[in-house]
Amino acid sequence: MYVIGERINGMFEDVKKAIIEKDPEVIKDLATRQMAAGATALDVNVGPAAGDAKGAMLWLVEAIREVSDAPVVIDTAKWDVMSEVIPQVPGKKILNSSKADFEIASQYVGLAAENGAGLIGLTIDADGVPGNVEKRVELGAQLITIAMEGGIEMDDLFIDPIILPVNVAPKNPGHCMEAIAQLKGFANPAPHLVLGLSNVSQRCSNRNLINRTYLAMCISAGLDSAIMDPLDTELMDTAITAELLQEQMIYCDSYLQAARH
Ligand code: THG
Repeated sequence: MYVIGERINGMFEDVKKAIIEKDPEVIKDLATRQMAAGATALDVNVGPAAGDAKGAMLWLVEAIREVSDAPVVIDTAKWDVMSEVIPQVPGKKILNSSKADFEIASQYVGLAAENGAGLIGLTIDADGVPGNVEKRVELGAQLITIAMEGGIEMDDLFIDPIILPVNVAPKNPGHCMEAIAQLKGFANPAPHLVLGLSNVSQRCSNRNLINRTYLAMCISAGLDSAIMDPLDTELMDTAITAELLQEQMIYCDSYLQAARH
């Protein structure tokens, strides 16, 4: 499982405070703990409040790089932030994210290719989040084609069918699973399939239970990556166990520990 740690996000109070107070220790600690818990890469999002989004993003990356060489997943919806920050990020990086419209996706694929970076592409276009499976699959296929044309390896491409909170969009979790299953079969080798897992339970009760149940269901559909909280031990254990039961590893009594490296 390609686990992208979600915790370095200005949406969380501790990170927001660290950005404002320029306290790198909080960020270094979150990076270290997420990696120790089994994360493969680290999402970096300045959150809605940051005034100087470019400066804040580079400051977060700099703090992470003091303790980790892991791929950093630059999470911003703003093209000016993405295009200015990406060339300045040392080490492995992934753009998060592009929409699927032809012109927009071509621009992001170009930026990723020029910088040897990976790319997360959302199955969303100018019309918004699709209300059905077919449109999601169509937009996912379009992202795969544009990335292939632009020279992005499938191992560097992550397709995100976009999960919404289950309390407001009850059909969405099922649609995402079906889109994952179909898109997994579209290219050989296939791109990664990713979700921002915690979205599914926002403003719901039993959040952790919803997150880990849905993660197991999506892994069974073909999901191989998630932006999620690796510090949630039960969530990590669920991901590892779902992969065991799909024969992605051989059972041994200490498989939970073995899978964490
Ligand atoms: N797809 C892609 N990128 C994404 C998302 C996605 N990046 C952002 C987000 N969605 C994934 N990351 C998070 C991080 C935190 C939460 C949800 C998704 C979250 N935060 C608490 C909340 O809103 O209740 C914050 C409050 C707190 O605990 O302090 O749930 O879908 N490509």
